[in-house]
Amino acid sequence: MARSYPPVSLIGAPTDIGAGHRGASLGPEALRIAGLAEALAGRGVDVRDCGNLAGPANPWLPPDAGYRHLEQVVAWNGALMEASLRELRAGRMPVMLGGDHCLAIGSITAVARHCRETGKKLRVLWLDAHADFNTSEVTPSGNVHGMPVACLCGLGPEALTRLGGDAPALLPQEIRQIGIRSVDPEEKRLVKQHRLDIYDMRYIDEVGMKRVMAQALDGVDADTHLHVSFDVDFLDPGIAPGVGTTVPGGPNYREAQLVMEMIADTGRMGSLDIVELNPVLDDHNITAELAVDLVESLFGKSTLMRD
Ligand code: 6HN
Ligand code: MN
Ligand code: MN
Ligand code: MN
Repeated sequence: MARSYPPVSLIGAPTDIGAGHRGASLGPEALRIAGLAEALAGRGVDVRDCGNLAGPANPWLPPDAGYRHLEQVVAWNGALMEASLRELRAGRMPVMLGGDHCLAIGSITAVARHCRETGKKLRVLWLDAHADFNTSEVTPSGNVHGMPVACLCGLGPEALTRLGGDAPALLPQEIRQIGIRSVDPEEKRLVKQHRLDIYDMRYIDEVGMKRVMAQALDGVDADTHLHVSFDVDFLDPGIAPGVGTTVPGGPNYREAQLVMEMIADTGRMGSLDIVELNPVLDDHNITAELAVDLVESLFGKSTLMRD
């Protein structure tokens, strides 16, 4: 049976303010050029492109007290949180076109607020090579795109942890991280201390992606809002070179498809981030096209006519 999806609102967040390489600011346009809106419309989804948010330019300064560009990161995330919350309250599914992964602070804070308003349970699937659980004390780079999960869990500057008023926005038990293969030494200590549920590549190798996804989605039911935070560096760099922080040994094309198909099968995805795509480092937009292909699978496209 064909599944129907809620109407989608694409929200462009063209900034690389939290990253260590310039270029993720071009991500929204690369996703548009790769045909994201047309692909979703072709699947029968009602899509509205809200255009790009505005925010401060990237001053490209060194870290200050453990953070690069904190003031600008706060401004972009505030704008994104407002825009995402507006779409959620209108009954639409916000799809954030990043931009670097610091933007997940804004998008997920909005989703967490919406879940509190509507009494829904929240489950965040964090698809990434990295755990993004650094703090200003332990970060090796000062780049805030390495810190969003920590901030959402209440570890970080008040301007980010209290973006939505209450802190923390999220409990570690509400998150499942998949594809992880690069965690900094002190970050490792923090994820253990906070008991993050991490399905790393070693575990994926050992038990297989099907079982990993079944475990990560366990407990998702009709009362669950599923948020997918898709960092494109989740994918193996052999198929997805257009990201700033490549880590070898990621999921291959079939494994990535299975992840998306199993999420689609739940019918519970209520919001999505597509982040860290860096067109400056890409090869003829192939990484953007791959991201669009995988997002189509998130919206139920499968090889056979199962839908
Ligand atoms: N991302 N752990 C490294 C850092 O600088 O904190 C890399 C973070 C990458 C973040 O890809 O979203
Ligand atoms: Mn809703
Ligand atoms: Mn990330
Ligand atoms: Mn990453």
